[in-house]
This record gives sequence, C-alpha cells and structure tokens, in this order.
Amino acid sequence: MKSSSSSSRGDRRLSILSGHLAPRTIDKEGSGIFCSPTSAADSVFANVLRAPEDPILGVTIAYNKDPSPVKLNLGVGAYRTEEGKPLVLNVVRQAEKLLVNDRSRVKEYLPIVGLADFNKLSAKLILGADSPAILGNLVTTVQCLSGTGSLRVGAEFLARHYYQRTIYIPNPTWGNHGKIFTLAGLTVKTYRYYDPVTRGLNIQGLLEDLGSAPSGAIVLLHACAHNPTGVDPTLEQWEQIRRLIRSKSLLPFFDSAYQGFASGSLDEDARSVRMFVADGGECFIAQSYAKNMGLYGERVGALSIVCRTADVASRVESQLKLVIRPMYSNPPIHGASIVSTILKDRNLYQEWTLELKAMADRIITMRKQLFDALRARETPGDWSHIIKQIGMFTFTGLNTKQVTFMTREYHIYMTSDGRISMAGLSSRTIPHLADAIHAAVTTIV
Ligand code: KET
Repeated sequence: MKSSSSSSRGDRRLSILSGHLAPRTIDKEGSGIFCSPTSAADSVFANVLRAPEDPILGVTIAYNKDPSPVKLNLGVGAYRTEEGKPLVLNVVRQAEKLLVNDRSRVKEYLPIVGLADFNKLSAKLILGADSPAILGNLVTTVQCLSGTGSLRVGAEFLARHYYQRTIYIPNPTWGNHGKIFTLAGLTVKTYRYYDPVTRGLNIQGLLEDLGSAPSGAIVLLHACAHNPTGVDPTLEQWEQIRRLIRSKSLLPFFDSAYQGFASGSLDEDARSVRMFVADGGECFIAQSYAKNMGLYGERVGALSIVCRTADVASRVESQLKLVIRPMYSNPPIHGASIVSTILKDRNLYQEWTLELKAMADRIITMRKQLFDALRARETPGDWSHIIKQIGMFTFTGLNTKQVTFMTREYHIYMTSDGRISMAGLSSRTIPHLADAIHAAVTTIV
C-alpha cells in the first residue's frame, strides 16, 4: 500500500508537469485550474488567479504601504530593539568578521547534508552535550533552510518512508504548518490545544484527541513558546503527553523555532524535547536559528531525526540526501558558518547566551508594561494572559473586527487572529497600543 500510494502521487505530479492531467478543483489560493489560451494573443497564464497575501508575511506588506508616522508592525515574529530597529547580534557581527578575515575560507558547495560541524553542534544544542542519543550515534542531523525548510524536508521524508501518513497539528498553530505537511503529501488533522475560555492549555482535549489518533500517527509539537498562543504545557503535562504518545506509538515531530526565547535559557527551553529523547523512543526535531540568533534572512536551521540504532540513523541520512538533492541540492554556507563559529567558541557562545537572555527579558518587560498600561486605562477584561503567556507572541483574544479597527484607526498591524508580536513593541509604542486596544474593546464587541 505504501509503495502504491507514493507512486500514484509521483504519477500525478509528472502528469501535471506534462499537461496530461488537468485537475478541476481549485483551492482557495487559486491553484488547480489548467486551461489553454483561447487566442494567440492571450497569455498562457491568463487564467492565473491573484492569490491572497500570506496571513503573516502579508501584514508586513500592508504595513510598508502605510504612510502614517505612528504605524506599528506587530505582525511577523521578528525581534526589534527598544528603538524599534532590527537587531544584528554582536556575536553574529564578531563571527562574520572572523569568517571574512579567514582567507582559507572558500565558497565551494557544501555537502548535500550541509556543514558537518554545524550539524553536530545543532544536535548538541537541542539534545544536550551529554545526550546518550548523540554519543550512541542515534541521531542524524541535516542542515536545512531554516525552520520551514527543516519541517519540509522532514515531511517529505515521512511521506516517502513512513507507514502512517497522518499528522496531527495543534489547533491553533503557526499558519504554515498545515500547508507544509499537506504539500509534502501527508494528511493533516488537528488536535485540541488552546481553550479560549481559560486562555490556557486544553490538556483534556489534547489527551483525548491524541488518544483517539490512529497508532503510529505523527504529532507536531511546539518545543516551547507555542505560536500563536504563547501557552506551553507544564513539565507534568509534557510528561502526560509523552506517556500517551509512547503508549500509542505515535511519532513526535518537534518544531523548535524559539529555543532560548521562552525562558531566556537554552537548556530550559529544550526540556520537552530532551524528555522525549531520554525515553529511547524516536522523534523528529526541526530547529531554526532565525529568532534565537537573529539570522532570519540567512535561512539557517537543522533537521534531526533520533533513531533507535546507529545503523538505522545512517540509512535514514542516506535517504534524506535523496530528498534534498533534487529540492535545492545543498544548503547555503554563510549562515551555518556563523552559527558553528559561535557554537564552537566558548566565549562567543557565552556572549550569545547573554544576548539571547537580554532579548527574552526585554519581551517579558514589554508584557508587564502592556499589562500595566491596560490596567491603568481600566480596559474591560482580564488581561493577565499577557503576562502569563510565553515567548514572542501574545494571543490577545481580540477578534478580527477589533483587529481591523485597530489597523484602520491606529495603524497597528497584526495578524487577524489577534496575535501580536511582543518583540515588536517598545516602551515608546506601548501607550499607543494600549489606547488602541482600549478603544477596540470598548467600541467593538
Ligand atoms: N515554526 C514556527 C512555530 C514559527 O513560528 C516559524 C516562524 C517557523 C517555524 C519558521 O521560521 P523560519 O524563519 O523558517 O526559521 N514564524 C514567524 C515568521 C513566519 O511566519 O515565517 C511568525 O510566525 O511570524
């Protein structure tokens, strides 16, 4: 069954490319119509529909078009300084200087799996330096194009080599998850995660939904700082989730995009993942250095697959190469060189942890200031979730109409689900945001 469904998927792709198959179903982004031009003057793409902007990255496009001097972009999860400027970490500047001055460095292709040092150090960073899985060579790590690319390579591997095609993702989750897994050929289902009434974790619903998932199903878990809700399980709840996942032979796939951003500690934020690796079971981990090293545009990340034996791990790696080679051949060298320079130098590493902690602390300060500003305005509602939630975002509870109102009247840009990036705020902009929230909740129900 495995081979027949994967070959039919392959056939369909080929026939789309050669034009033999013209699917008539159109998804909401407008893909799936194939027509030949009616006259020679028509573009062969005349029937291409305009696609909507991305729900997250499109917010920045709208923001850039707004001429207002008070505009504020709280859409994309990208760190800003107190002055509202993007931040290049000092350690990154230092590492780049070292790289530029090292005349022995060349721009040759990397191997398909990326920079060897980078891969080893990335596995250590997430699993711990003394991880028995690393010492036993049970982990294969490949350098990928940031978190997104790592998820996609992992998904493609699973679609080709894993018997169970269903992946459960939390409801809600980062907007790109569903698309990444669907396009890789997996069937996406959701499990309950967030309870809007308590603004906390719906642990009962989560356990029920995963409890009724078919044996072997893949489960996507946010390692820490769940996006968009900012709600993470406690360690006891993680343990409950782990026991259920292992008892049903579900396969955990961790998305670790915010290591160090939740608590300010790299080790603390890796505890969920390490708990699952310590039990000897298998798991996938997609790591991103976009946020914790501020390397957004360098596209640097890693996929690690923890296996039960070293032999399986090395065979898995050989197949990952077959996934990667026709996709983008091999990953870019610069970002991974920056990361490995920092991770292998004791002083740079130490300095990085301090800079990371400073970013995490600034976000926590923003939470307190926004909470206080709303209390000072006696804004109706309980806003304590602003200080309880973890990581880059606050899931405010504002509805789409209130978000539209805030954008129209106050030039504040955020995703329509009411998520705001706390990292985009500063002491200077908090009063404006608090005024906008106050007006939104008192004007629009
Ligand atoms: N996982 C999660 C949970 C996540 O929030 C992001 C990015 C990624 C993976 C991918 O990041 P990458 O840059 O590929 O390493 N989230 C922010 C940016 C985006 O949507 O692309 C965001 O939610 O704003």
